[in-house]
Amino acid sequence: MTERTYVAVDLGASSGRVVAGWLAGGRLETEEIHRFPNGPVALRAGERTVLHWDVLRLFEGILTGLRAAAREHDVAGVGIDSWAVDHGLLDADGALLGNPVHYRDARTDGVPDRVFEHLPAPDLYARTGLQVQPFNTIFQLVAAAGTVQAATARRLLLLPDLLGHWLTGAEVAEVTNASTTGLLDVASRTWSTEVTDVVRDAFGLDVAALLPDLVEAGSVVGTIDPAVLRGEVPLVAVGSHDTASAVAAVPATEPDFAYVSCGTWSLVGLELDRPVLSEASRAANFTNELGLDGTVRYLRNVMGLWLLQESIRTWEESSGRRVDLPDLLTRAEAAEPLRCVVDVDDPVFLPPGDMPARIADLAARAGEPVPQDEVETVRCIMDSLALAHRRTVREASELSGRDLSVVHVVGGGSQNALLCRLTADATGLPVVAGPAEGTALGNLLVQARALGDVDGGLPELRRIVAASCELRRYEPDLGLDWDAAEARASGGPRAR
Ligand code: ADP
Ligand code: LRH
Repeated sequence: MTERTYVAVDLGASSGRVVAGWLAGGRLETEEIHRFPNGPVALRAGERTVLHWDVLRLFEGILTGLRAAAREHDVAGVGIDSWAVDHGLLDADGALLGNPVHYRDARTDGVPDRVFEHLPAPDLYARTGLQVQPFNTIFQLVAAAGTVQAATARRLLLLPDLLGHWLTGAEVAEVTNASTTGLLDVASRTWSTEVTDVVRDAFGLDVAALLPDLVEAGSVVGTIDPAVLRGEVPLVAVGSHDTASAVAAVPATEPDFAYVSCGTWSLVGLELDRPVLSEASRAANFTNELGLDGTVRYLRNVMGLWLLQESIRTWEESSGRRVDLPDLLTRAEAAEPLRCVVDVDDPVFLPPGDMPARIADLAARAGEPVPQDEVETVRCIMDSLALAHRRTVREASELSGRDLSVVHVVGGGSQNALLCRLTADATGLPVVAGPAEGTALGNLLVQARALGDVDGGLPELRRIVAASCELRRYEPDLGLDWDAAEARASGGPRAR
């Protein structure tokens, strides 16, 4: 039995995990208590098939993890983070109105342009600082306007806040995640009445009435139901947007770093102390999400390892055999570099489906040699992702006027040596890889600080992370011709 153990609930799009952590000799020691799969579930709804999250199964996974943690540890606090933008709607009795819809569902197709007719994209960006992604909460709500659920809803809770509500009864919105909704004013860190008024007046949905009070990360929001954890265990609002927790745990020792939070998505950018709201930034579709301690996460979403996850799912489903990822990556490392590159940010890759076929189709249309097998497809994904990391790091640096000396790769993708090596070569900067579970570490450290076990700002949290894990360094030494590859890749940022 250890003392003052914190428990991080970290829900990723590919898996959920419950991680225990405690401080010992200036280091954070961790133990993965429970891991459970996650993914979209397609359900018929009238004429359409709608992608959902299985939120009750996720809640069950959390309960299993919390109870297992309490059997082994003296739990001092719990924090929850998950992917952004998605939410549950509650009725006047507090009951959940339907399973939360997955951000990859097609219901938001064409919705951003409908919103821009009433609130032009530059005006929305000036207020929220948010990149245009079809799945931003504002667009999901406009897509839902007029449905029975939207008409019946009395409360909207983002996913970590919804799960926290089921554990404590509290109804709040933690700010880092609220900043991904498109409803938050980036300057004042409060809900934007200008934006919610437009949604009400143009689409008949009184969003402001649904939104709970905001809390900053580090606040105690409630006490965990004693039927789950005995002993008045506080639920701490952490950076409940997984990317906020991941960036808080980037083990940087100098300020001039870029990061790639590399999992289902690659979130590529910089940490700033104020937003960049220029027209060039908007046109490049960079986002200003809110981070810990008043920081801004200035970044762009790159499609990420989703392409690999969905390719593996496609191959496994069609062949009935398990794909061995480390073996596949080793073989891809030996394949011809930069033979085929595609624009990984093409919207064709957003919905679930047969990624190898979509990659082949895009390559053929761009005049690139089409990958012939699994190894060539994986090599194409890795080369193309590295190219997108390069493009995004460079643009972030230019648009913010910040020079960079290193790229930190955190998240599950930090274990992908091929991708890290290619990212170093493509960006021309050393890559420091790890920790793989950065999000859970950021979650744990914010709890420890809120409850008095850590004293200091983000540099202190980062020092602890750096002292607590093994990091790998990759130098830009492959000598590949990324300029030529960039010229071949079909895309670039999607400006509005
Ligand atoms: P999310 O939080 O979005 O669910 P993670 O940060 O857990 O994502 O990262 C998941 C990804 O990490 C997987 O899709 C896989 O590509 C990569 N990954 C996990 N383990 C390994 C490994 N041992 N070697 C290489 N890549 C790995
Ligand atoms: C990563 C993430 C990302 C969002 C996306 C919806 O898990 O939170 O920051 O853009 O999911």
